[in-house]
Amino acid sequence: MYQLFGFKRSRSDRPMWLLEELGQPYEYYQIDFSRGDNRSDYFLGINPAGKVPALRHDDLTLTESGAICTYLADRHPEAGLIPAAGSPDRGLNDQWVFFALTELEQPLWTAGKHRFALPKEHRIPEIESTAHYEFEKAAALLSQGMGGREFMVADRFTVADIFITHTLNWAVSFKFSIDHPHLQDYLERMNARPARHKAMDAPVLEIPRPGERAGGA
Ligand SMILES: N[C@@H](CCC(=O)N[C@@H](CS)C(=O)NCC(=O)O)C(=O)O
Repeated sequence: MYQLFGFKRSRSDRPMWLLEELGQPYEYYQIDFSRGDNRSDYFLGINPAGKVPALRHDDLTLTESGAICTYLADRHPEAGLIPAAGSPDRGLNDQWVFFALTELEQPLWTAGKHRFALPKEHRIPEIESTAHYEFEKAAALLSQGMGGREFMVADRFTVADIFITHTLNWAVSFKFSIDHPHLQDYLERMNARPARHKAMDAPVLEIPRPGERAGGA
């Protein structure tokens, strides 16, 4: 059984959505930041960075949303959510996953760090306009790369669509403009997928807290 550690409306929505698309059973443990779960000894033993998502499967613990989703999709090739390793379509899938992680999400994360995540003395509010400038360039490239196609790669839904959709939703929630041809329509189509809604409504388990008896995790 896969065990996913995450916090809803964070990067952990990516592997959760994928697990629902794959139709694989999993346990979802909520790492509640407001309760300090991410700094607990229990969770730091799983991911010393204190970040979500993290995945446990048998003896393996994986962090990094890109690695987790690639691992999961590769393990279930029959679901057709990731092209075969070494194929041209796999190259394109990986290109868009890396684009989401390194080009599209970075300006958003820069804004997030300087809006609320960094200690106050390290925040530079003026960086916000640079983040918008950089995001705008990435969004224009994405729109151009997407063209009028229904999905990012070939003619089917892949892991790349999860990363691009999740990151565009993040942009919308941060009030970054995605006013480019194709992007709004694409987002509406992807957001309507039933597996995404199932992931958002998935039941949540709690990690053991100090003084509580350890559960199944
Ligand atoms: N590169 C990592 C980033 C993980 C990350 O920064 N997750 C955020 C939530 S979206 C987090 O756990 N932040 C808590 C912290 O920075 O202490 C990934 O894609 O999985």
